Amino acid sequence: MITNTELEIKGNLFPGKIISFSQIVDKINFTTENGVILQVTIIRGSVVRFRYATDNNFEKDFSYAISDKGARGYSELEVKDLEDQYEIITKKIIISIAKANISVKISDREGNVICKDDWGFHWEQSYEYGGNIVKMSKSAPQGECYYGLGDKPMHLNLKGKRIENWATDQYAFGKDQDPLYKSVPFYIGMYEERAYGIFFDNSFKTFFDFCNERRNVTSFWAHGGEMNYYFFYGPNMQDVVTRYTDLTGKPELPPLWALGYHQCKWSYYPESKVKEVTTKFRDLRIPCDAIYLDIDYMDGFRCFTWNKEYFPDPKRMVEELAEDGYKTIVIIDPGIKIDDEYSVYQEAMENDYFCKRADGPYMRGKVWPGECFFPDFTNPEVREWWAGLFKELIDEIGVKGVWNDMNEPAVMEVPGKTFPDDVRHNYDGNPCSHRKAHNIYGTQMARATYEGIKRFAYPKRPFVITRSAYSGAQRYTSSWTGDNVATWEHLWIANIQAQRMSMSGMSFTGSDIGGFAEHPTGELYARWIQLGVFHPFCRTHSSGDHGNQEPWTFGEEVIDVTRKYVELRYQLLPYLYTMFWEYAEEGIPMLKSLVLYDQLDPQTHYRTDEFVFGNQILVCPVQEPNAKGRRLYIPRGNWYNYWTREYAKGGMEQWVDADLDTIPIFIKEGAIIPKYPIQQYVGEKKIEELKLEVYYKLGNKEVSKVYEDAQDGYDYAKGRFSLRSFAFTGKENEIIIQQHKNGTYITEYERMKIEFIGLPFAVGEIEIDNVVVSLNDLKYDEKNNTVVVPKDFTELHIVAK
Ligand code: MIG
Repeated sequence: MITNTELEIKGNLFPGKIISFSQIVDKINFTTENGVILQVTIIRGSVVRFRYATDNNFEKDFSYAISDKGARGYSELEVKDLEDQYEIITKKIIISIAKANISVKISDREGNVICKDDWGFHWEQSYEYGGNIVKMSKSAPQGECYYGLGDKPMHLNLKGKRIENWATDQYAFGKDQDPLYKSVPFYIGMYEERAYGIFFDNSFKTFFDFCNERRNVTSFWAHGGEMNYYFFYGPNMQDVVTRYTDLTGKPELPPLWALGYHQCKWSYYPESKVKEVTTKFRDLRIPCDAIYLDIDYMDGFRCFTWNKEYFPDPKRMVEELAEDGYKTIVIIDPGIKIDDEYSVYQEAMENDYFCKRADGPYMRGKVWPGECFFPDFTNPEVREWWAGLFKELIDEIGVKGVWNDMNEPAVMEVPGKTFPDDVRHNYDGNPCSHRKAHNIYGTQMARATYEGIKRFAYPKRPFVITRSAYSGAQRYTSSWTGDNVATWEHLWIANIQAQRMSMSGMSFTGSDIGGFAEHPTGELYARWIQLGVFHPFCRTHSSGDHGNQEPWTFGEEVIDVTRKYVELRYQLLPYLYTMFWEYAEEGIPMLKSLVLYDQLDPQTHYRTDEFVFGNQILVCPVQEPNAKGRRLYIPRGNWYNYWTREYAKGGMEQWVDADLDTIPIFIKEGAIIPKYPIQQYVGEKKIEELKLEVYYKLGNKEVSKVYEDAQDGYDYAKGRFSLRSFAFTGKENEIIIQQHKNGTYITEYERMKIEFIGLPFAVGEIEIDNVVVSLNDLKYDEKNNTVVVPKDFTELHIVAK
């Protein structure tokens, strides 16, 4: 166990002076007199890998996190052999490596120091396990800020914190509790408004210290493996995140319905209960796309079986639900019941697919089914087998998505709540103990699940949701934040966690709306749904122990609030889908914490509550009971209050009214926000018209995009998508909207309804593609300030009277 004073412990070893240097294309090795090798790999001008060996000996290079689709290739670089140091110069940064002790300093091309070693790499040998406890320390100038690291339920800015990454089932976790379910060893540092990132790609238990132990030092270390980290230069924080996401992989587009509203509970059973819930949503006109079956749908919690008493004919039920617009999603846990009569168990035994202890016995642990064995998802053959198990669920029964829980992996009633350290794993041909495989186990399970659904759902798109994750999991799965609690503090936590996951490359995340443990008041539920509809994944879930958590259990007022916000989410689907497309294409985080949105404004560096949904919608939840509004910070620029349409100047804190049916939302001026009509589920209606809400801005062009496609399937990869870019230009007596179209997908609708908001003049004349069209023909509605135009215009001029 590493203690608070670990850096002071004697027994730390340090690299000596450099005795040789070699370069093979973009890999540069520095060897020290005491057998340390630093290998620097220039991946891109602003992405560099640092890898350290001791005893002149690197491990086999293998990582589950790194995507083979990321941008690679030859990067320009120059190496200089100077008196006291080597300098590696890339297009974006200068890396200096001291000859005396291989300490590293990274500067931008103007010479500003971005990040430099304090003690740099050092290590302790581990007699107990072999290998090293590898450590890195960097100097932390005063004023440096830190962000990222996945699901940590603490202040967005991590300065002053010590963090541990060890995936853990933390039922009813609390604020500042650490570690939780996920392990994303990636952080963003920012000093003097220049941001950089560090991804410590080491799957052992890792620690990060942000000026907690020593005021001027940040450090990170691991209980085994290599000191192996990637450095990302910004200076723009969003670019740091996109580069990290490019390296660790981007998701595919989910089916559009997965961005709808989901309803869950532990558990909905029997079938009549499921139907009662789904029918009630339709009766109350609250849109909903997905219904979840938790562990009780199974026969004795055996994965891939059904309890035939509760669900006599799953195929028929799933079909009937589908007719009503519902996609059925079922839970699948990793624990396989020890039961000679159970085919999944038999197959795994026959093929030797279960994890074993160091000396040969199976890894036996108690979970929901009772005593279980656990597949070794780090074995590619096991993943292949696991994927095949989904045939019946997906292909025959018609289930549309799978929910992977307990994959930290969680074990009941044992110390540490997980496997013991000595459990063996294949680790894709790099056999190792659980110490190394623990943090990636959940991701490999989700990966195998994803492969299975994709195989059997094809040509439809798969949907997976996981509780545990390591960096790179975003390639396969969405996630939720685990077993939270129905308290106001947890609403604050949910807001932070969703933002933090977004800046950690895993945007497709949400919390259990209303809280999993305990029971929310109607007011808390209403405030939570208002926030939840602005999270990329939007699902109500609860343990069911303390009463029901469907919107109607809280009375009329909360039903109305829920309907209003879920309807808003469905209207904003084209906006949300476009956000997802930007994330899938470029790795752009879907939620932008204020600091990520405007890092040049120091006011944003310690803000937690406000965030930008996509690029143009500012959201700030009300997180206290009995509130009639709240103070919040509007980032620089000009905005419109979405509800009152009043103009709001940014760059200052202000009070905003927000009764129970209102969450403060602001739209950036110049934005064009696309909306679909309200539907009860995705695909319920033919979309007759795309609505565009145009928020007037005087001056420079503002660009808004709308991405659309068939909403499922892979035709989009063949160019069958529709990407509309709108450029808005506002003058005192005229506005111009230019449209540029890409892709071959023909949208269902033929026309667009445009609403002008904040227009400083009355509309006199409208020109479409240089032809004046009568306001009558455009169904000009003076009261609502709307016109209807053909969808494929290239240029609109709206001129004052
Ligand atoms: O030990 O499947 O986080 O969402 O409802 C509890 C039952 C197991 C924990 C999950 C929760 C789920 C519950 N599971």
